[in-house]
Parts: sequence; C-alpha cells; structure tokens
Amino acid sequence: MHYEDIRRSLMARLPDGLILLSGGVPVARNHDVEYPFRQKSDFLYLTGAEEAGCYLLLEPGRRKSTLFIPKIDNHHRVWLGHVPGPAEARHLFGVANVAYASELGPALKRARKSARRCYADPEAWRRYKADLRLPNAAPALRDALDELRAVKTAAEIRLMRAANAASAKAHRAVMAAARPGLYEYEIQAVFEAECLKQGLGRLAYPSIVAAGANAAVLHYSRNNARMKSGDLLLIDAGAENKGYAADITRTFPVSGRFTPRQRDVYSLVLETQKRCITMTRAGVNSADLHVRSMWFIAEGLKSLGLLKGETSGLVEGGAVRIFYPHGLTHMLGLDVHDVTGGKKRRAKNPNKVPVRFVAKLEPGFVVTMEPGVYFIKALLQDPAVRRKYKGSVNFAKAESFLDFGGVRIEDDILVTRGAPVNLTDVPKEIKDVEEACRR
Ligand SMILES: [Mn+2]
Repeated sequence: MHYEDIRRSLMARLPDGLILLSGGVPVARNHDVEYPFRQKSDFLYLTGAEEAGCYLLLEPGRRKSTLFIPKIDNHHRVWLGHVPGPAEARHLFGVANVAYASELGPALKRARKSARRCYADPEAWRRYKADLRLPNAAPALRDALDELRAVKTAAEIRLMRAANAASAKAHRAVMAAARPGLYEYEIQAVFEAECLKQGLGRLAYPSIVAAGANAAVLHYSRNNARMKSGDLLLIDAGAENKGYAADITRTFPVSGRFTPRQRDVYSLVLETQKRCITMTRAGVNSADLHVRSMWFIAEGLKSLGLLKGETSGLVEGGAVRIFYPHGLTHMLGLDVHDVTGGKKRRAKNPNKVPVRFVAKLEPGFVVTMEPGVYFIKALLQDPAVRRKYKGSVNFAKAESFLDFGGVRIEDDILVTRGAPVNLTDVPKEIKDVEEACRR
C-alpha cells in the first residue's frame, strides 16, 4: 500500500519523536444535521481513511503505525449502518495496527518513555498534551508534511490522473449539453452528475459556471443566470478522487460557434497557456512563468488595441493586471491550492513584478496552468484605475467588451525533468471545442 510508504517517509524525516495526527471531526450544521464531512488532507495523505474522529500515531523508533478509530456503539449503527471495526480497518487502510480511540491515551503514556519530543498537530496536541508530556515541535511536522506532499509519488499521480479523466469526461458532457436558454445551474448539474455517475461524489471545490459578463467575476458562485446566444460560458470545475483534486477550466461559446471577437481573445489566452505549458519543467521558477504569461497577454492585448505602450511598462506598471488579475499557476494535490513544498524550498522571485506563488519546479510537482483575460466592470469603470492607466489602456475600447465576460483555460500539468505531462484531456483548440459543442 502506498500509504505505508508515505508513513515511512514521514518517520524517516522525524526519526526522534512520536508523531500524532488527528483526523477531521464532523461539524454540526444544526440539530441532528452535519455539514458533509471531508477528511483532513494530511490524514488522507497518510492513511486514505475517510472516517471521522480518527487519530494516527507513528513511532519512528519502532517503525510502527497505529490508526485509532472511534468506537461505534449499536445505537449509532442503527443510524449509520456498518462501521468498520479494528480488524476490518486493518485490512481496509493497510495499517498494521488498529485500535479504538479510547486506547490512545494509555498508548501515548507507554510510547512517550522512549521519545524525547513529539510532533503533534494542533488539534491532537490540545486533546492529548497531558498524556504526551513531551516538548511539541508542531512547526517541524507541518514543514515535513509540506515537503513530502509537494512531490507526488507514482501512486498519487495515478489517483490524480483518474480525477482528471473523470472531470474531463464531465467537461466534454458540458460542452455537448450547453445551449442558449439553459441556466448556468443546469450546466453545473450536467458536470456534477457526470462525476457522480463515475463514482466521484465529491468535488475538489465549488463549481464556477459563468455565462457572459459573469465570467469576469473570478470566484462567481451563483450559477443562476440564463445563458443566451452569443455568450461565452466559462466553467471551472473538478472532481476529487480519494482526496486528490482535478482543477480544470474551459471557456466555450454557448451557441457552439466563436464570434470573431471571441476568437481573438480566446486564441490569445490559448497561445499563452500552450507556451507556458511548454516551458513548465524542473528547475524553472514559477514566478518567471507567471511574468512570462503577463508579457504574452500584454503583447496580445496591444495587438487587439486594448493596451498601448512598451510591454515592459505594461507588465511592471500593472496595466496588464486590469485584464489578467490572478496567478498563472498553483500547486495541485490533496488540496486544490496545494502545499508549496516547505521552508527549505522557499524560492526568491527575481522579477520586479510581485507574484504570489514562487517555487522552483521539481519533478513530481503537479501544477495548474491557467492564464485568463477578463473585462471587469469594477476595474474598467473605477475612476482611480482610469486615471492611473489612462496612458496605457484604451478604456473606450475596453468598455465595448463589458458584456464579454472573460476567457480562462486551465490544465493540470505534471512536472518532469523533460517534457511536461498534461493530465487534462479536454478539447481546447477552437476547432475541437466547436466540434465538442455539436450535439
Ligand atoms: Mn486553479
């Protein structure tokens, strides 16, 4: 089981103490109703166990892993049905030792005798510090997990490929289903139903389904507008598989054919994305990629007559950010914005332009590539923005795009020493998109 390999890697990094992690607990929504439970990512990483109320104790000195599960009484079985006991959990999660959570306190008292410190996450520490009675190095635990989680193992990449393949199928179903007159939530239903039909009942994040001008709202979530002929539809949605996320965005014409104006903006974003993907490989600084993408977008917007002036000034002065106000890339894994690799990996941004995600890419990283161009009313009509950028933005022309919304294209890329591996197989070339939109 790959979870055992991962636990061994963590123990090898923290060989001198007890490692104690808490799983997630259900959150009450109101009387008798809980929010849908989602296991903590660190816990999924080390166990794959999706049950609430568990703990994991690792004893590096003895190379021993013990999973502690909550004891379910018969009353609960009436409501919850079958809940695995220790023997079954041992088999299910591939952990050699499984015990009830009620035995954790005594187990810690025994185990602490041979340890000099502990590595307990904040929740585990709060609950068990009296039993541990050791100095706690929580930041070292966080750092070790961030370092390990950043580089995906072959088994993790298989899980991520499967999340991507299912999500890709759902994106293709969406392209075939969209037509003028439908509501955004009907498209959301197509996407989510297609994931569920494939056994993936959980999404990696709330789906963004944004038609027309709504696409210029970066985290649009209402999904309740009616799509009309001539609109572009932007859908940013992905399923998760055993906790591993897919994060995919496509933008396509609701009526199935791009207009010349949509073609221009779409091609600019697509070419930018493809060029950035080609450059994605080990050793490259993610901040450099982001700045390069700003250059490509700025040059494209110049040729569309929306920006004017020296490209360097448009990038460094921030004018391009009016149309492209988010990052190019982020890490992807058990979290949709995944850990960035721990303190040791913290890289410097050599550019004058501030960038949020700065990392030297390594083989085994999975990152998104998602440039975009948007026509955002709140920016284009802001008097302060207009004053500041009057020399570099053609605001009159930009305002004629206010009904346009925006275009984002996002794929998930596995970094290697050589050519990048694109995990996302959804049409994105104009002719392929138009073909996929045909029913
Ligand atoms: Mn993303």
